Amino acid sequence: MKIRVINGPNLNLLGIREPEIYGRETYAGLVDYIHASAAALGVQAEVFQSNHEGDLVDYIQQALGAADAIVINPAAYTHTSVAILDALKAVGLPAVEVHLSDVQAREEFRRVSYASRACVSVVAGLGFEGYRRAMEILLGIF
Ligand code: CA2
Repeated sequence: MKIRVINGPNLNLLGIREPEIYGRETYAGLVDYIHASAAALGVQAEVFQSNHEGDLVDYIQQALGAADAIVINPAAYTHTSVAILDALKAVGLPAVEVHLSDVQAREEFRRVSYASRACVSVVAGLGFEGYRRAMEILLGIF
């Protein structure tokens, strides 16, 4: 099983600021964690990060025929992007939305998610572990 793990804007800055919300580990640490979890679960993970909405849309579109499922943390685009929602709907692959923080317990604008309308599940507030949980959920579908 091949999973595209997609991370949105500013996640490349992990570990640099706001450690009280996002932890002290870096983005490179997150990528290592995802690969280690994928290997333990027997799945192949392809990890991608971009700060640009169109690049995220392109990468979602290109998942068709190249991957079986999607794990996505759209970061701030979660709360604004109909384009990412439409791309997820267009490819129709099973997708799980992940957030490091508990978005429901933060500012009101973070409680809105467009992407989640195209996702089978949302995992939030578990830090890095949320990515592993998302892969487990997708494995349960197949
Ligand atoms: O909790 C999450 O994973 C988020 O998707 C992270 C986004 C935020 O906009 C979402 O509401 C929830 C932010 C990405 C990381 O932003 C950083 C900002 C400063 C330093 C490090 C990371």
